[in-house]
Amino acid sequence: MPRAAALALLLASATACANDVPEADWSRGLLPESITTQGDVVTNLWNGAWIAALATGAVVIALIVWACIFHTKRKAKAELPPQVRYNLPIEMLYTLVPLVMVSVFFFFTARDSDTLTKVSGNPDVKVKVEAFQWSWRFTTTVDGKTGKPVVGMPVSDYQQGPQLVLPVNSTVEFDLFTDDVIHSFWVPNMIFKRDIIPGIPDDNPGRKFEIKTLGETGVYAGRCAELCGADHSRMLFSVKLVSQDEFKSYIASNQAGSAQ
Ligand SMILES: [Cu+2]
Repeated sequence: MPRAAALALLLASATACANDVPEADWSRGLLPESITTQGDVVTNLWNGAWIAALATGAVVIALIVWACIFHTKRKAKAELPPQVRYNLPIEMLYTLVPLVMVSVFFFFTARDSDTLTKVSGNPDVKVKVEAFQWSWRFTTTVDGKTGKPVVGMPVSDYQQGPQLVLPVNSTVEFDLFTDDVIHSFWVPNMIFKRDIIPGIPDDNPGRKFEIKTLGETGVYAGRCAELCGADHSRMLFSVKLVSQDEFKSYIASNQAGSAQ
């Protein structure tokens, strides 16, 4: 009998797991799959930086191995090997190659961080994110109409946390606000997170960021990424990407009965 009870419990928990909000998949050792165009920009920068770093590493290791094999002092000799101090071409090479490498990294990083922080001012959806100890309040505005806020409380399961519903193939502007301590808004599948700092005025560009969602629907895990107190680890939420039609009916029901 206890065995049957245990089996029933196992089955019940297995079913519960099937409904869970999936955690971002880091299993390939790469970034999780991106759900925004901005996430793709970060992924490309990340992969490009790794390729450049690995190529640099390969060249450096090859040079070290070459020097070890072909320039080892085999016999005890009194004289020094040829010295390269004040060799202008080699000194120039030492200076110019790193300079070019750093400039290339700087160029791509600056270009992409520019793209990532750009806010158009006329997004399809605006979301006010209010972080508090220890959950989130999401208020969505579409076509100038603001819906009822979705408010959460500390939970140990994404499924029970507040859920932010967003449409696919749309631009979404986030406005991040808190009035207690520093939090950080993080949806791993957006490949982006930003700290939410108390006391930052409305018009500070650091409070806002914009994304363009891709076409894939689904539910994605989100969390606070800044240790913000006792229940920080329970500051979980989820983002649900739905079709544009589904989003319209969600918004219609969400706005029914709200003040505006
Ligand atoms: Cu927090």
